[in-house]
Amino acid sequence: VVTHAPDWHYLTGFTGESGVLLVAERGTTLVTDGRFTVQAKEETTGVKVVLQKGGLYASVGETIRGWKWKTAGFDPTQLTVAQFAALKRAAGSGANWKKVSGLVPALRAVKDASELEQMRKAAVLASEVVERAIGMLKPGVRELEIAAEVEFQMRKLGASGPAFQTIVAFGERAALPHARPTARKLGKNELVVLDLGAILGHYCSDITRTVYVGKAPQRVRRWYEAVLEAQQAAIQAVQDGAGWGEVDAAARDTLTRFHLDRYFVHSTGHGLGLEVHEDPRLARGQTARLVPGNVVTIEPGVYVAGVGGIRIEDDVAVHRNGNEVLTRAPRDFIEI
Ligand SMILES: [Mn+2]
Repeated sequence: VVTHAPDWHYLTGFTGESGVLLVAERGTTLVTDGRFTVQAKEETTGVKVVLQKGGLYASVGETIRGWKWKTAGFDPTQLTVAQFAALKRAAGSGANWKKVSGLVPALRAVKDASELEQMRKAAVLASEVVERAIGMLKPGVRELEIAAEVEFQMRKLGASGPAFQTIVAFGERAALPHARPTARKLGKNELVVLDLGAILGHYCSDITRTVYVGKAPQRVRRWYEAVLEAQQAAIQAVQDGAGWGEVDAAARDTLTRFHLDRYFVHSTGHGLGLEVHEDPRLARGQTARLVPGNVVTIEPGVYVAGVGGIRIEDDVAVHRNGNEVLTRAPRDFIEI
């Protein structure tokens, strides 16, 4: 019982907003509502499309009851308590519910050639947008204006929209890893963090650049140098067979050498695909290993509360021999 939209999208090609996919020995069935039945038939092959009657989860449960399923697997991370209750109630006592996490995400984590081609295009598009955004930075401009321009430029270049809410953070706000854009104006002698991603052909990209408006003090230059070195070490570690946690350690160990590790407050990266955050998770303690076809972000940072922050992020694909950086914007330290 596949309830997560990116999961059934991946398995069937159906891009509608609502539905549940039932994958069984007897065949594959998509239950959806009247807004999407025509679309579902157009977008899928070999999938039986069933119009839901009443609520989605009650309707799916009744289908399962009708088929006399004995065992139904579901991903407990992709269903609310209320949805699961409705499903169970309608399916009746004949079905046993088995929690199975990560089955479809594991398939999605390995991109085939056509997915990689799409992700390359999404990454190049985001790289172009970040360069245009850097070109618009001047004292007096507001974070919200830059964020609006970023999303406008993305769509002009063919993206269906941003992959997540664009981050534009000036000055001390750059110390917040996920700062939301505000009406704050850019001053002189301030750091600027731009973190944006585009969705192109359903696939996400994610890129961050940090620049300095004015003449950067020595300690800011040193932070930048450390983050760039940490990023290069982690990109180097993105190889077939490398542990997810080992890639994180490559970045973290570099920042430790610079005595900046305590300012690196998040993990090194995440998988990218139909969703902007998916497997693999490049974090401390993760023991799974990279395989060819994985696409991950590498985004170490340092964040000094009240002062500012620096993050550099690129998208990297794992190949059988080596890796491929999909994003294209220069990483040299830029002073405007
Ligand atoms: Mn990211």
